[in-house]
Amino acid sequence: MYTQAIDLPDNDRPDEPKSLEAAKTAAAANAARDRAFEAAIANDRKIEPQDWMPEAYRRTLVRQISQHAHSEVVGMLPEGNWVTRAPSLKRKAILLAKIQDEGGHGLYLYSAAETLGTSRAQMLDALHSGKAKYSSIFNYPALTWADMGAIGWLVDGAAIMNQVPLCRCSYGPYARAMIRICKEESFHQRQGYDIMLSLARGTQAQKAMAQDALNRWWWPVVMMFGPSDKDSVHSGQSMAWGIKRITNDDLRQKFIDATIPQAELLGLTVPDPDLKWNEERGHYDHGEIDWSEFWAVVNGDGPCNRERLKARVAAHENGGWVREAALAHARKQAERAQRAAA
Ligand code: FAQ
Repeated sequence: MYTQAIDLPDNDRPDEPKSLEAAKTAAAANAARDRAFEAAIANDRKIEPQDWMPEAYRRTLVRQISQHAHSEVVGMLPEGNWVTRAPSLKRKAILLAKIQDEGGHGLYLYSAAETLGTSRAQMLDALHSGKAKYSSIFNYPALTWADMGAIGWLVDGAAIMNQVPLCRCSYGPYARAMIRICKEESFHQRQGYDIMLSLARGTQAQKAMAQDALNRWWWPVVMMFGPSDKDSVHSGQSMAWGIKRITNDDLRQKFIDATIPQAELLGLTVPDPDLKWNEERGHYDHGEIDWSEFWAVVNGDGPCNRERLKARVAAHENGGWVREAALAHARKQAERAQRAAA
């Protein structure tokens, strides 16, 4: 399987120094190495794959990037179900392009994680065996065409809110992948809103379908930002390292504040009776989030967890012949190049 074959220094387990002098030199080198990392973080300089980094920083990035990549790939499934049922050729072409973009995002992200020494095959094994996480949102069913609108508008909208700050992530390859991803997500969000707008301005039945989609997707989307700050185990360290720039609750608030006027323009009602503008805070107050539902979905008990994993594993197995053919082609090309050079 493809890897970027980068030599990663194993500096967290240096060789036993042979003498006191050597031990002192090694300690000084380690201190300089730690200082260089800390200074890069403090001065907002990017950490690159060749740079020394603490093992915990590397592991945190692999955890987040692989979870993110898996979300993009599993995220193709709810929309994939609607390609053959799109209401017009134009909508079908747009939906296809959007889904292909999500597959591309997965690839950029797997490549970014590979620069940290984890192969795509390892990450996919973890996904397919149920060990790796992907976003809770993709364990909900897409029941009507309006769900294509709600996913683009709300799910991609939430993804952009979360991902724009990741363009400033301290790890270079992740930050750079996010720049292109955010541009594409912005098109996805607009196409979703355009579907919602057509339905909201359509017949009574179409408007009801749009409202029903908003009713079903609103709370799962609000949960997408992760546990509240007091329960977020990783936020503190990830913020200190400049991996995350804004906390889960602050991003959730920004998303709600930006989305309510969009719902009003559609003439749709957000299904939260406690939602109201708080003049003093300059933000919307919102109702209680059902965290028991969130954790059930994260831990494998959502409406579609089993179905999604089964579909993903089947897609991987059915695509085996493509990977074999690509490898055979690459082998032949290498042999030809070798013969030509001889
Ligand atoms: N679902 O301590 P924290 C998209 C886990 S892309 C499942 O707050 P952290 C595009 C978390 O992993 C959507 N698990 O963790 C698209 C951790 O468990 P662990 C994906 C969740 O990492 C649109 C535990 O809870 N985007 O939608 C979720 O600091 C349409 C404790 O949480 C990204 O992944 C969740 N919602 O913050 C595609 C963005 N939330 O790992 C197709 C990058 C939390 O210890 C169609 N990721 N957990 O086992 C992030 O920004 C962060 O990882 C967070 C979580 C904010 C998701």
